[in-house]
Amino acid sequence: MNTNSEGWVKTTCAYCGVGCGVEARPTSSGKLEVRGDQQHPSNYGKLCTKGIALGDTVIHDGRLLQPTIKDCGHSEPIGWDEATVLVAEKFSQAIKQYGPDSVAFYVSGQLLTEDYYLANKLMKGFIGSSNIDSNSRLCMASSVVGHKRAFGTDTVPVSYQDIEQTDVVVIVGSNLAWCHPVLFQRLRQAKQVNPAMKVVVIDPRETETCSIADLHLSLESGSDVALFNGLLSYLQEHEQIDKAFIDNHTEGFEHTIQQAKQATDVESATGLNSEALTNFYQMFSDAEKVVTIYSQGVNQSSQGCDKVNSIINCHLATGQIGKVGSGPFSVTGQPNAMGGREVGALANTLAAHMEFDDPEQHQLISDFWQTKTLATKAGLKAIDLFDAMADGKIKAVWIMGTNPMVSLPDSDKIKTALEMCPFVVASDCIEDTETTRMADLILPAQGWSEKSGTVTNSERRISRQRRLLPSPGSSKPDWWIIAQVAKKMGFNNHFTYRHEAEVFKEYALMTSIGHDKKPRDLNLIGLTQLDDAGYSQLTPQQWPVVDLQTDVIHRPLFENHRFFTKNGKANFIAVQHAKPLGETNDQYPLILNSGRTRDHWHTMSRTGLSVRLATHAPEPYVQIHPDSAKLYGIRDAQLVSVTSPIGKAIARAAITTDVSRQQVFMPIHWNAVTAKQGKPCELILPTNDSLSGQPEFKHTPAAVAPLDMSSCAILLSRVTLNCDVFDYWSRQKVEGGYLYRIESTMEISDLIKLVKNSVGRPNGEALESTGANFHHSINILDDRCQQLIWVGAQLIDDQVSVLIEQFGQIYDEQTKFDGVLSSRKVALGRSDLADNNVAEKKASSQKTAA
Ligand SMILES: Nc1nc2c(c(=O)[nH]1)N[C@H]1C(S)=C(S)[C@@H](COP(=O)(O)OP(=O)(O)OC[C@H]3O[C@@H](n4cnc5c(=O)[nH]c(N)nc54)[C@H](O)[C@@H]3O)O[C@H]1N2
Ligand SMILES: Nc1nc2c(c(=O)[nH]1)N[C@H]1C(S)=C(S)[C@@H](COP(=O)(O)OP(=O)(O)OC[C@H]3O[C@@H](n4cnc5c(=O)[nH]c(N)nc54)[C@H](O)[C@@H]3O)O[C@H]1N2
Ligand code: SF4
Ligand SMILES: [Mo]
Repeated sequence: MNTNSEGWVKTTCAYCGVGCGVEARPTSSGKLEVRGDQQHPSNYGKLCTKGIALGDTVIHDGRLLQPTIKDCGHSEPIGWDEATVLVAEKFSQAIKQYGPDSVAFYVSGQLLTEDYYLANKLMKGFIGSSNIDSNSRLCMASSVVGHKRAFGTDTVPVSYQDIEQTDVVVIVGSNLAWCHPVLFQRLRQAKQVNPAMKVVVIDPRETETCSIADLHLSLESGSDVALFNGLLSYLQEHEQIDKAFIDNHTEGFEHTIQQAKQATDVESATGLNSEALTNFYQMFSDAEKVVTIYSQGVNQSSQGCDKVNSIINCHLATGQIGKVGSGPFSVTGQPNAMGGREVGALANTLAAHMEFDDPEQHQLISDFWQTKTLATKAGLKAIDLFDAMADGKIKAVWIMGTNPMVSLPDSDKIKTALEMCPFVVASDCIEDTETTRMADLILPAQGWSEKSGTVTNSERRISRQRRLLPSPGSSKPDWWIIAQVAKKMGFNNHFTYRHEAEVFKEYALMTSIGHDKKPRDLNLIGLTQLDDAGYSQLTPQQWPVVDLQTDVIHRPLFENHRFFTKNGKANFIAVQHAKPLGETNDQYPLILNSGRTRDHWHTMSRTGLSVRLATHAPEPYVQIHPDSAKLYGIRDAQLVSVTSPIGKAIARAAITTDVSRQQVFMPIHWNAVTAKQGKPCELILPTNDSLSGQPEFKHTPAAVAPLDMSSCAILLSRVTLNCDVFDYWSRQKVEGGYLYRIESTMEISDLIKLVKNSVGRPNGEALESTGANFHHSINILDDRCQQLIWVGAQLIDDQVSVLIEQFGQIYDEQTKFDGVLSSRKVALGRSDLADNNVAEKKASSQKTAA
C-alpha cells in the first residue's frame, strides 16, 4: 500500500542513484516529514543527510511559477496554451525551413521515466531526428559503451545484496561514502558483520570512502587501464583465471591478454609501488567473490570506455559475474539515470534497449509508435550538439531538467552556443539558473514531492515517486508539457495521455516487444497489465520483470552465462593505457580534478534551500596539497585563483594531504547564482572519450595562485542580493534568508562605502555602529532583522555564527542595544576589546523613509 493509516506516503528520494525508498507526510504547518521506508529493498529504512533533509527543500524560494517569455532582460508571464503553441511553432518552423536535425532536446536523469519516454518518442518518433541527448552523457555514457561492447546490451548485472555477500569490494573512482551514502552504509555494516571482507579503494584522492578501506591505491590520474591490465596479466600468470568460463562463455581472451601484457610498465604508469600492486592483485585473485564498484573517476575520462572494459575483462577472466556476490557494478549518479538509458533518451540509441543498426528493431518501433518518420541514424551527443549550436546549425533547443551552463565543460562555449541558438526553451523548477538566464522561454516544471511517476535505480529497481504536495503556481509535469507541444505540432493522436500511468504502460509494453527475434535484457512484460490502481500502488520492481514481483527476488543477471551478443558470449575488449588528453606544462603544472561534496547536489537548486545541508561545505573550495600550497605561497582558508588554458575560478584553499602534490580538487556545486566564479566547468577543456562522448571532467591542466584580499564583509538578507560588484562573494542559505561572504582588494573604508552604496537598504529601523576598521548595521522591521551588514578585516567562523544568530533573533529594546554592543565584539574579537581605544559609540538609530 502506498499510504498507511498514519498518512505516510511511500515515494523515493530526489537525489542519487541508490534510489532509497522514502516515506513522507505533510504536517499541519505545511512542512513535510520524511523518514526511510523500512520495506524498500534498496535501503531498508536508511537515509543519508540529503535524504533526511528532503523536507527542508520543499519551500518555494526561487520557484518558477509561470511560463515566462524573456526578451532582452524583460520578462513576461504567459499562459500554458500560448507557451506550448509558441514552442510548437518555433520548432515546426525550424524543421520546415532547415530540416528535423536543426532542432534538439537536451534532457536529464532527473526526469521521470514517463517524461523521458515521451521526450524520446516526440524527437525520434515524430520529429524524426535523434538530436535528443541527456546529461547522462556526462555521467554514464562510458559505462553504457563498456557494457554494450562486453555484453551486447547496456546491462548492470549486480544488485546491492551482492556487496553484502562478497569477499572483496573494489571501489574505483567513486567516493561512495558521500555520493552513494546508503549503499556505503550497507557495505560498512556488511564489513562489520563479516570482518574477513576486504575493501580496496582506487582513487588519486583520499576520500571519506577510504575510512573503511583495507587498502587505498592513490594512483596517478587516468591510469586505471594500466592498473587493471596489470591485474589481468597477474591473474593469468598466476593461473587464477577461470579457463572453462573463458572457453565456453567469452570471446577475445587471447588477443586481450596479449595486449594487456605488452602494455606499459604498470608501476610507472600508475605511480604505485610493486608492493601495493601485488597486495591488490593478490586480494582480487584470492577471493571467491569480487564486486567492483565504479563511478565518475572511471567514466569521466578520455579513456572512460576502456577503463570500464579493463575492469569487466578481469571479471570475465575469473568468471566473477553472473553469480551471487560478484560482478562489475557501475553505480548510477542521478535518481533516474537508469530510466533514461532504458527508454533510450540518448542520441545514439533508439528506444527500450533497441538499436538503430538493427532494421527489424527499427521496424518494430515504427509499428509500435505508428509512425513513418522514425529517425534512422544517431543524433548529436551533448558536446557535439552544443558545438553545432555554436556554429549556428541548431535553430531551436529545449533543455529540460539540467543546467548545461554549469555542468558542461568550457562554459564560455556553452554560452556562445545558447546565444547563437535563435530559440532556447528551458523547463525547470527554479526561475533563476545560469541556463534559464540564457533562455527565450522558461517553463515551470513540477519538482520532487509534486511530480508523479517512476524512476529506476542503480540495481535496475523501478520505484514510484509519488505526489505529496500541491505544486506552486501553474507548474506542470514534464510529460504533460511535452505532450501538449507534441499535439500542437500536429501529432495529436499519438500523445493523448490522460495521466502518467498511461505513459508508463505504453513504455512497459514497448520493452516487451521483439524478444522472440532477438532477446534483450530489459523486459517489463510483467508490468504491461497494470491498471491505474496497480500503477498507483506499484511496489519496487527489479527488471527484468516477468511477473509482478511481490517479494524481493534476487537472481543475478547472466546466471546462465548467456549474454546478449550474437553468439551469446561475452566479449573481452583489448585495451591499452593512454595518457589523459590534457597535458600539464610549466604554466599549468597541476591537474584539476572535480567532483562532489557530501551535502550538496549538483548546482544546489534543491540542497541549496536547506540550512542544515549548507553548513557542511558553506563555500566553494579547492583542495591543495601542503607542499604545493607552500610552493605557490598559499595559506589555508585563503582565497585562491584556479586557472586553466580556458578560464578562471575563485575558491577558498583547503590545504590537505588528501590530494597529491600534482592535483587540486574542486567541487562542482557553486555557480554564478551562488558564488562569483566558483565553477570548475569554466576551466574544463571539452576533451572527451571518442567512443562515448563523455567529457574528461577529472583531468584539466591548471595553476593556482593566492589572491591578496584586504577586507571582507558579511551580508545577511531576507532576500537574495546581487553582489557582482565585489571581487568575491558566495551565498549560503541560513534560517530565514541568505548569508553572503564577501572579500575585496579594497581598503576597509572603501569597502564600507561600496557595500552601503550597492546593497539596497530595506525599510525599517537601522542600528549602526562604525569604527575606523569596521562597520556593523542591523536593519529591523517588526522586531525582525531584515538585513545585517558587517565589514571588517578578517572574520573567523565563530564570528560568522554570532552574526547569523543576530540575524535570526527577535529585537526588543534591550536586544537592540546588546546587538550594537556585540557588533563591536564581533568586529574586534573579544580578547582585543579591553585594550582598544575606539570611542564607545552610541548607536545611531534612525528611521529610514518608506
Ligand atoms: N553528495 C552528492 N552525491 C551525489 C551527487 C552530488 O551532486 N552530491 N551526484 C550524483 C551523481 S549525478 C553522480 S554521477 C555520482 C558521482 O559519484 P562519484 O563518482 O563517486 O563522485 P565524484 O566526486 O564525481 O568522483 C569520484 C572520485 O573519482 C576520483 N577520480 C578522479 N580521477 C580519477 C582517476 O583517474 N581514477 C580513479 N580511479 N579515480 C579518479 C575523484 O578523486 C573522486 O573522489 O554522485 C551522485 N551522488
Ligand atoms: N566539472 C564537472 N562537471 C560535471 C561533473 C563533474 O564531476 N565535474 N559531473 C557531471 C554529471 S555526472 C552530472 S549528472 C551533471 C549534473 O549537472 P546538471 O544536470 O546540470 O545539474 P542539476 O543541478 O542537477 O540540474 C538539474 C536542473 O533541473 C531542475 N529540475 C529538478 N527536477 C526537475 C524536474 O522534475 N523537471 C525539470 N524540468 N527540471 C527539474 C533543477 O532545478 C536544476 O536546475 O554534471 C556534470 N558536470
Ligand atoms: S543515498 Fe542517495 S537516494 Fe539514498 S537518501 Fe541519500 S541521496 Fe537519497
Ligand atoms: Mo551524474
